Amino acid sequence: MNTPQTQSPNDIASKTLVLILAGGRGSRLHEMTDQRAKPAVYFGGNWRIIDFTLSNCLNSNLLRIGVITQYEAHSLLRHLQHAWSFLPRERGQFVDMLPARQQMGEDMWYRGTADAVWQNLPIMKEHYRPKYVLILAGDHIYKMDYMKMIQEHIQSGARCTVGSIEVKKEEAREFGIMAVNDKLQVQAFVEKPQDPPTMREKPDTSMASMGIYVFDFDYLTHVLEDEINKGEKKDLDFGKHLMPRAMHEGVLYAHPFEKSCKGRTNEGVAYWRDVGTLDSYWQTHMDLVTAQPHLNLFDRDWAIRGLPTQSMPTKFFNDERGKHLLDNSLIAGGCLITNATITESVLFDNIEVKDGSSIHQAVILPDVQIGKNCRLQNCIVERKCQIPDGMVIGMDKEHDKARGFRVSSSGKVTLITPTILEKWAES
Ligand code: ADQ
Ligand code: ADP
Repeated sequence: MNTPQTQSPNDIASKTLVLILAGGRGSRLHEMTDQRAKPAVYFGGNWRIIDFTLSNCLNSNLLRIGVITQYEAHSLLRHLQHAWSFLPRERGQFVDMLPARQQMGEDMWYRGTADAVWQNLPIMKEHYRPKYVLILAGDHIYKMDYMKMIQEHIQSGARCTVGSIEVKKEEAREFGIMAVNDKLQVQAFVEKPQDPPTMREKPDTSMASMGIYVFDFDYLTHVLEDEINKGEKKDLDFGKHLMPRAMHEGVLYAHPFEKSCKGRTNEGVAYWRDVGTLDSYWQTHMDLVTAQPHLNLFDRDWAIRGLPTQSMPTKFFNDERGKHLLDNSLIAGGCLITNATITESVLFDNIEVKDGSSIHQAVILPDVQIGKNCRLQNCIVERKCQIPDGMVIGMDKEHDKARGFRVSSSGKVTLITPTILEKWAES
């Protein structure tokens, strides 16, 4: 059996293909994903969501990457071309784009996550010829050393290893849930159960799949071809079909995220977030602007890379009629801010805030103009919005709803987009 002693990280890296599943819509982000896939949604003042997964790959020295795209992929593909096309192919390093519908003779969309990988098998066999395949999701915020997970996969003798996190029982219905023995061999796996089983030693906690997997390529090929040949499952999916199968065959092991996490909360808990709803998108941003942020974006040893921009410096302009108040905020380049109050907020690049406006616990995407004397609170402002003078957003959610603004399911966060503003102006 191969062991990490006989295979150096460089050996492993050269035999590993990373596939990032980036085709999902992310419909619970509503208008934010009308024109872009969830992995392309802006995040953290400087990035798109997929930059976190891609940066984890780069920092783990895994530099052979395919990104599987489908839904509204244009914005994502433009971003990948601009920000992630720098790897030297002549050294066997690349970020390749694998859009649906490019395969000869199979004129169809990807119907499930495993179907998306199956449709790319011919390319993998012919061009990439990996020994290991690391399958990742393109829509989570976390920092992780994937090399450790692959090393553990090799050492355990697993044919498939699934990344695992602990979640509260009330949240566990959203996940694949598993039970393991003391060797971390998976004994039970059930996708999104109505009544989630809990951990033996922690009755309020379940062990959940992170939706990331290491496979031996020959095993992956075998199970995908076998499932497709049976022809029963049109929506072939990792969580629904492949994980239960690998578990029954006794070759599925769990890799706790704890072991390879590179970013923790102040309490020392491994930080992983699915920013799949307006509430969690907003809350994850708030985690970045607390006095002691939960995820360190300034860690140069595990840097998150995004689009290199050439924006101007940000200018805080005080015309002596008012004073700035700026606290606990992330503000990108190219902003022009006049006599404003900005607290616990994230401002992306190229934002103008005019005289006398105040912004609290807000996430403002690029290219936004905020007029004079506006009050913004508990809100997300989409790219290219022009907020008229005096507008108040997020202070009174019933008033927001009455004006046709999008309010999150918890009632805590308001979303404004150019289309929502247009409709409001017409009414
Ligand atoms: P879900 O959260 O439901 O469950 P899923 O919709 O399967 O995730 O999407 C996983 C990834 O694949 C996402 O990055 C998505 O963008 C992408 N994707 C979805 N459909 C696709 C398609 N047709 N083509 C290409 N890419 C596609 C999964 C697992 C659970 C696990 C959670 C953790 O099934 O077991 O607990 O992830 O978040
Ligand atoms: P994003 O903010 O996600 O980059 P935009 O809001 O700029 O996307 O635009 C939405 C859609 O409009 C994009 O997904 C793309 O289809 C199209 N688009 C925007 N800018 C350009 C451009 N410079 N060239 C081509 N298409 C563009």
